[in-house]
Amino acid sequence: MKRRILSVLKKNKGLFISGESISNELSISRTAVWKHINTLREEGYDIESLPKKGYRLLSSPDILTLEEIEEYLTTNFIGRNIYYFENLDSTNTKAKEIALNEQEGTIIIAEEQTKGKGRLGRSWISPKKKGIWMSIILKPKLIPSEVAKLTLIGAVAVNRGLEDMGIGSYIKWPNDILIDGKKVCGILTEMTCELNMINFVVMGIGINVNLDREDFSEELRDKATSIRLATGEEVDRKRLVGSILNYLEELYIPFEERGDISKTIEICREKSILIGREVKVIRGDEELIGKALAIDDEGQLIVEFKDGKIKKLFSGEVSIRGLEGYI
Ligand code: BTX
Repeated sequence: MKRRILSVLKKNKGLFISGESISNELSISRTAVWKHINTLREEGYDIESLPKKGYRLLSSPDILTLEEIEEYLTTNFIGRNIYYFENLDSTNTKAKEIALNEQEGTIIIAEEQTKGKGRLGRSWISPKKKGIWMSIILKPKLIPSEVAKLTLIGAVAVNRGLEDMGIGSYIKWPNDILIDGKKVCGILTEMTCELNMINFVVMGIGINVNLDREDFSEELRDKATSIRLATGEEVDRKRLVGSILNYLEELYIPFEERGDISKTIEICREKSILIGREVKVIRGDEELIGKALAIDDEGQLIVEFKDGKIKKLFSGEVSIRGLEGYI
């Protein structure tokens, strides 16, 4: 009910609407309206109330709930069900716990993660309200080996979403987004499958939106950045989430339905930070130096190694030769 009251207030944003009209529209008592309004105020909604005039929504809090994001969504199913948490260990962990019983496109968002996860057991810094820490549950009818391509779809969706906000970024194949050569977003795609059938995929996306320098450890300051640090601008997190989810669905549907990933690959190539550069490829204990030549139609990175051998990488760990070593 609280949600429905909020939606009435949002429809009339900036205008007064009487308690009586709300109570008639939603068939609840005026006392109930008043109670829900108070709960909304506790959540940070600035709602003015004046005798004889009623209620007026002045502003909404900076929170990533469905009610706040949905006005930016044009999707059919991605993001139409959002579980919102102030605090979680990891949105990927939570998403994996509930994924089997949830519809495709369901999202877990937390304002803060205490055990945010990167790849290979690494950790991901996720301070409160400063980023977008979210996981999307997908249930594609694909064979497990195709799942690596979903990470590329996620990376392109983030790149496009940033672009919509006037922010240029590059894709570091396969799962990072960089601004000014520093990591601003990482993607962790996990799946559960049986034999050759995927039960579900969880795509975790972490974006550093308004982090300050002090939010990163000494060691990370040269390698990581936030949108605010890079552009000097405060970004509207809700709009950015909406935009990313819209692109995600747009790119996901043709891939899931017909295996068509051409648009994603085109943008991965166009926005690749790796192509043409000297890279270090890390595979277990082995580190090999080579040159990134291209991304093929299957989303694999083609690398020419120092010994002249050309190989296609399906997924993996690649760092770029920077001014001082590899980043
Ligand atoms: P990755 O393994 O490629 O990157 C992890 C590495 O990046 C860390 O070892 C550290 O060096 C660096 N790092 C840690 N935190 C940050 C940060 N905030 N910004 C930039 N660099 C950082 C990348 O893994 C995948 C990250 C996915 C994060 C999302 S958040 C929502 C979802 N839930 C969850 O637990 N993980 C995903």
